[in-house]
Amino acid sequence: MRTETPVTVYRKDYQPYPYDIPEVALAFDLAPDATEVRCTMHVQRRPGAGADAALILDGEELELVSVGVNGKALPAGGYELSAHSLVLHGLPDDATVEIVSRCKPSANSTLMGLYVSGGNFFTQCEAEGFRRITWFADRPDVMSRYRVTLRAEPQYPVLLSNGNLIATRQLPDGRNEVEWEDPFPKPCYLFALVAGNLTHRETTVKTASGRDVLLQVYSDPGSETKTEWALDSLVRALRWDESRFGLELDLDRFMIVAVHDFNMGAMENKGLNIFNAAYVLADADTATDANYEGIESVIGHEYFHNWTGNRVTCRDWFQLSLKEGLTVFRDQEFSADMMAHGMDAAAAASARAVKRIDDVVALRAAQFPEDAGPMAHPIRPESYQEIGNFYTATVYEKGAEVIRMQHTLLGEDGFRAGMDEYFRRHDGQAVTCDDFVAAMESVYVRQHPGRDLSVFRRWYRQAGTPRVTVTLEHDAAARRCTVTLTQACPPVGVEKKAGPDYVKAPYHIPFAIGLLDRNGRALPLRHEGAVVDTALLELTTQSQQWTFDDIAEAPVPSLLRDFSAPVIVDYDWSDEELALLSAHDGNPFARWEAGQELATRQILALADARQAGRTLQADTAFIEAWRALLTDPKLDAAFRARALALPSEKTLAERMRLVDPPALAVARDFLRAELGRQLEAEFRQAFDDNQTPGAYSPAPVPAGRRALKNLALSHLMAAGEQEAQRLAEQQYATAGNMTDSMAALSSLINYGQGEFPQEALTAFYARWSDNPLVVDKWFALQAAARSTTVQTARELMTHPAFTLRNPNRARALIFQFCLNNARGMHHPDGSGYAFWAEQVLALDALNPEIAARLARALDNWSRFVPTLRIPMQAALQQVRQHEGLSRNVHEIVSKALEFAA
Ligand code: B3K
Ligand code: ZN
Repeated sequence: MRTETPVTVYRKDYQPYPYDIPEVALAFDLAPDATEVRCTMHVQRRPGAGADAALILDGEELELVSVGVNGKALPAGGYELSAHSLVLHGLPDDATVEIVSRCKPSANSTLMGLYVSGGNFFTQCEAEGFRRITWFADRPDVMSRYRVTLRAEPQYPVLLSNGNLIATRQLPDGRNEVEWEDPFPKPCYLFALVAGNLTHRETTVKTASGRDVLLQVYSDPGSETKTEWALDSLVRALRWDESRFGLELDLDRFMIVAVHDFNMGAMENKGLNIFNAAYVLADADTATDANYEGIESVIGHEYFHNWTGNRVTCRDWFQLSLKEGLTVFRDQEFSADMMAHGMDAAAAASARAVKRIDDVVALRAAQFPEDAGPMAHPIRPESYQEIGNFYTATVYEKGAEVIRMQHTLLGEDGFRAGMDEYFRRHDGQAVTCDDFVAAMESVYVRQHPGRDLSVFRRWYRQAGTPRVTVTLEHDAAARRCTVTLTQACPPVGVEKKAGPDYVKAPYHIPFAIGLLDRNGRALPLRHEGAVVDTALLELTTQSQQWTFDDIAEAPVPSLLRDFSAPVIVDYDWSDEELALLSAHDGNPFARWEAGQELATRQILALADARQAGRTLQADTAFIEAWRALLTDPKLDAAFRARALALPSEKTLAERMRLVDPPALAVARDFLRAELGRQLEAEFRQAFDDNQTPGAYSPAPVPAGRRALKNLALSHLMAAGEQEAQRLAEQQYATAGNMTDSMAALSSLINYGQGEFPQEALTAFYARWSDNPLVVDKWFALQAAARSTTVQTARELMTHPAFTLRNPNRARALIFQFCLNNARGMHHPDGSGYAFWAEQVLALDALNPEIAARLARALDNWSRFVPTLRIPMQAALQQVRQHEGLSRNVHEIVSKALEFAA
């Protein structure tokens, strides 16, 4: 098979579809090796479409049985059939088109379209999977009402689709038949079916307007004890959307189904969400605190899509961030509100800051590098070859930041008014990002006469992370402080090919600042007619100044509070100023940030020393700043766990001129051990003080205590103390929950001595071998371990439990190794990169979407030190030259080679 010639799709080329398809009836005769699908569509030529406009339907890997129009079968020459489309000419203005086709779910390893997992049938249609089920207008702006009939053998007793169940019967041949009807028009990417042998847990709740709705969570027989948290999370999500946004569930029934083979986290199909089992199943023995948090967040995310995505959907896939950025923002706020629930004001502020910190850490680790590399794209891309490659951190996480900035600019009430206006204008439509901003702008202009969001809209069309340089001048005589903000954002990725005339314009940046005196006290700021601790500066041109009066001495600035915009701040704080902010800043996010900046400077200095062959030595002032954070009684455990976490290698790499992951890993490890040695007593105290005896609860307070305690354990273990190993062994042996078990095992296999770590690993597998989600953890722990080499990774691949076909398993071993094992992956002999190339190709033959995600591991190759850059480039070239590459992987490796920084 030859690599397909790539076709680039451009946003500017959008054309409406010439037909409406108001109704679709789908009938499935389900069987693993040959499923027959009868698709009957009511097709109407749209007003304005040419009389000769053909009906072009997308289809892939389908076998055509018959085509009929208004009840008459078309002869073989009556339509045009190609590998990707079925074209009908000369249709009347109004017609019934009936297509019968066959597909083979058992052979579908792409997990797009209809496939088999664990003996059951599942679908995944977003973005372009529906075309693997039947020929159809597979684009989000064609919205239809669906009626679905499912017929299957009795071994598949549960037969589900979107909407409401309207009939169920047994057929004379012994099979079961059910009919579902979805009352809401939807694009085909939201279609779903599930058929199989499943158990479920359910509850009925009353919506705000008093309707009873049935909520169900389906999963494998035997796993019904693990779905309580998921169902409770669903109830919380439903309540939250009612109270925060006034949005109610519009169906009588809402189902979640867990599946073990799934490309992503979950999918928001109307009324029938399909979830990766990793985001559904949990109990104290098998799931960690992070798993519980992830489940609540993803269940919220998919549920919130019911309004932001389903009721109002995307006109085309360039608008993906319209639903994803907005829905991520909503799930982040949901999690923050759940974490702060029932706390007093100070504790709630800290809990919300913890959530904000976690989100910003993720953004910096994934999105900032993306925005500085060959795949950089605006949150609303201008072009793509494969849309599956654009479910990115930029579209999702930066997209959420762009929504958050609008929330910041409009305020909570203004944002809510903008959302209400968005639904008033667009309910039931397929719209654009511009439509969303226009709804928000209608409120903003009322709040701020004479201003608008025209500059703000540039966030949607320019890529790259803007850099904001801050200067501060203090005039002692006038008791005045002047703050100057200057922004810059040079072209990145594909923008660099636009030619010298391409000029990027300034962004509208909401920039929150505070000023502290030299004792760390907040200085009151007079800003826009009020006296505040935090001033929101709106930078809308390249450079602007603000003055603050009544400032007696030169202050210490606290910048970009709460990360009010997705930018990089340039300000030359002294280490003493950072230590002051880290100890006293009243804004918990900025306080965390100051400590992270200190740690970043420290680790980068150590990495430099390592590269230059000097002995490594930690700075005393840094250690003291860490001691102060660790022992500050006013800080809760969850916040301290974040404040004391060393910045990730991915974040640090963004700060290196030439990236050298092994040097960073050595520097970071050295510092972890050094902190363990110098703060041994304090860490030991934190370990003892933050035990969580009694029944397990995933609530934020005990989870925060475990996070701090386990961080302490990792430092003590890294320091190599015998006593620490005893604590870890004891914790492993007595842990009453998976968080503590995993933390102890991780410390042991990374830093432990003797036989115990290996024995524990073996016993862990023996105990959990029948639980695939725990086996994933077992692989992941080893894949990322310090001593794991390519050789170890290859050996793990020969384990009977390993398979490339299951995405969770591939992610646990291959992705963990390639993305999170700096030493193994970036070995100077290039063996890590050869392994990567091999696995990308092996995966590509099975599942191009997953292969393309792995392919991205080498995106930023050109910024690495030459010893690594050269073998990385060779591995990329090797993959690109491979015959029969998918469009997905081809786009990624071509862009990596072509648009290298
Ligand atoms: N909307 C889905 C994305 C699935 C796309 C897979 N190619 C998940 C989510 O964002 O909710
Ligand atoms: Zn989503």
